[in-house]
Amino acid sequence: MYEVKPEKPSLVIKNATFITSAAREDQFIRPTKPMIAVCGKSNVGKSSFINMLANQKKLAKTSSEPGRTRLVNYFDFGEFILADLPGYGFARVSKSEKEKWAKTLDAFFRKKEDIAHVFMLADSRHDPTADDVQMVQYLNYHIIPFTVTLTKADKLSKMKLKEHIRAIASDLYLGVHNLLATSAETGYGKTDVLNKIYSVLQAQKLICQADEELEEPEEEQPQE
Ligand SMILES: Nc1nc2c(ncn2[C@@H]2O[C@H](COP(=O)(O)OP(=O)(O)OP(=O)(O)O)[C@@H](O)[C@H]2O)c(=O)[nH]1
Ligand SMILES: [Mg+2]
Repeated sequence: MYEVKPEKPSLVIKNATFITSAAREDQFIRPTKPMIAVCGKSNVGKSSFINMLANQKKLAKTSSEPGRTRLVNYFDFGEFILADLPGYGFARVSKSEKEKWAKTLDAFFRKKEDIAHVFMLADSRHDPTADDVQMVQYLNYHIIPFTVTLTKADKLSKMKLKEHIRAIASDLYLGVHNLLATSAETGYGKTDVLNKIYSVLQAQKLICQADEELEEPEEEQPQE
């Protein structure tokens, strides 16, 4: 077997910084560049995923205690904004708190014109939860572009990972090519994610150009 050299990503993240946190809709920022959101159940690895992309260990706070990120945390990644969303499906919180999180998430996704893409994270080791299935249905229903991204791939053998990708894709009614697998521990899949972001940013640029062209005043027609 010949060795496949790891590909260089088309996007390089140089210096990602924290912008702000929002607890409520009125604190959401109005992004001035494309915004990419990261969502997924509590403890799936959202903050670790963001740190992997940023090449930093502590940009987004990680915790082995689920339900840690209760706010929308915004980060400046240079060419785009990244939003770390509160995790859903955490059993050990009160009903009223769950409702509050659901409201925050719903309010966030309702401003869909602000969202260029969503990375919906799911655990590569387990079947998707009912919440994961609901999240995919929600994104599909609201026509918000997303990529299901499996986390913690380092915990599975290559064979098992392949098997799980197939099973999870099928449970979520997606093709296997709509899924990416990653590991924040080893950096596996990071290039695929950066390449996906690059193509999202390229597409956004084309949309902006087209919008600008449409806004240009029409040339005056000569009077007959
Ligand atoms: N082995 C392994 N562990 C991971 C990986 N990603 C995250 N973890 C661990 O999983 C736990 C949760 O990670 P977080 O990044 O805090 O998860 P989160 O989704 O941000 O959690 P909440 O903010 O609480 O919803 C931590 O103990 C991480 O070290 C991974 O790719 N591989
Ligand atoms: Mg988190």
